[in-house]
Amino acid sequence: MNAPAPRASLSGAAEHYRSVFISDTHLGTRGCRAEFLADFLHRIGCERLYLVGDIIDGWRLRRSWYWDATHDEVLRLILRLARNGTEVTYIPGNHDEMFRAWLPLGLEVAGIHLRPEAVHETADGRRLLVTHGDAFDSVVRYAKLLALLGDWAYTAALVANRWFNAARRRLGYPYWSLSAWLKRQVKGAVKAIDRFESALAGEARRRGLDGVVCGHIHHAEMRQVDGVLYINDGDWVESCTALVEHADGRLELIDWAARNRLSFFAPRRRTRPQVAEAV
Ligand SMILES: [Mn+2]
Repeated sequence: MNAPAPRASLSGAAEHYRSVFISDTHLGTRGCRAEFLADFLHRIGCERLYLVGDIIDGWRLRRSWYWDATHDEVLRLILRLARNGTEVTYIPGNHDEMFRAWLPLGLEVAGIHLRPEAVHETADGRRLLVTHGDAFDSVVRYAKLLALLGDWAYTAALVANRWFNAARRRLGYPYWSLSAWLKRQVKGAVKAIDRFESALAGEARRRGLDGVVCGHIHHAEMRQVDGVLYINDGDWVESCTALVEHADGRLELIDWAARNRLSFFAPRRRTRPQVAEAV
């Protein structure tokens, strides 16, 4: 397979990390920010890459399937990392659970190791459970909703609420507060995320580990939960986040879109930066 053609990077040279963790990329759906992900993978090097579930969206595969050149490029870049010596571990999630059927075989394809979960040891000796997190779904009901409701979505909802109630008034219906309803939902969502975080931290503690790295709820986070380090590496749909480990074991959450001032309103199909500027 040919290496992807070189393309202009937005800034600077490749950054090298000891380990990189990404999840919830949902390749195969329109929601996947494949162009940002390809840009990220293009500009990093790492000794270990953990794919922490929901990488390829198999649920959607059965219904509507979306794939374009940027999705191809993401796969090519992952394979290229594996070929160049990065130890790639693929831990399936609930959207790519079709791969779970292969787990008993201890499958390794093109240098990518398929595992149900992993224990990662950082350079400074901390041991972290790496798992997608959907096994703890029973404690989460509203988590997805919070992820959907970013600040801007909430603001937009308030505007929509004014129009909505203006229409209701004209039709003779009483006022109904969308914003109050959303607030109640978000409160529920915050509680659900708390439960998810406690459940995962609890699992790490039970196993005598120092922390956990997971994904699933599309909500990047790094904090101590009951004496255990809880890290969620986020997603590449609603945000573009990754967890990186520096050479000395320091862990950092990276918001790739914010760091590179990438606009979520940019065209979905990738245009090279120089082309985008010319348009
Ligand atoms: Mn998931």
